[in-house]
Amino acid sequence: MPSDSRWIFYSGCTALLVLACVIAGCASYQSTPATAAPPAATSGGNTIAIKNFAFDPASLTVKAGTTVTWTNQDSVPHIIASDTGSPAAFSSSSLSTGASYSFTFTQAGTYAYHCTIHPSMKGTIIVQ
Ligand SMILES: [Cu+2]
Repeated sequence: MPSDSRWIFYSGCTALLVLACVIAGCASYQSTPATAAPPAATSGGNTIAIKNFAFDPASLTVKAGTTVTWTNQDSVPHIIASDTGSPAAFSSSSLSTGASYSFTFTQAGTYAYHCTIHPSMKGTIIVQ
């Protein structure tokens, strides 16, 4: 009987659709707690700590238009300056303990920078 087999086919499809919706519903439920974490990560994603004579993180990837802020957590002053050849030049004044410097990266590219007081301190900002 063709009509019977057709009915079984349609009801089977409906059952699959319902099942798919239930699974999708479950998946979106489970992803809700996971989405709570990224905002915390992005809020700290544009900041670089200067501590123990190093940039933390040493390499940071941001989108064009992002303002990156460095904060000196060391007991000695540091001066941030872009390396020669970076897509745009930037340099801070002498940052004492607790002082911050911000620069907005509008142009995509790889920006290497260093501390002019301690040339061994190196960092990279990758702007996409
Ligand atoms: Cu330094």
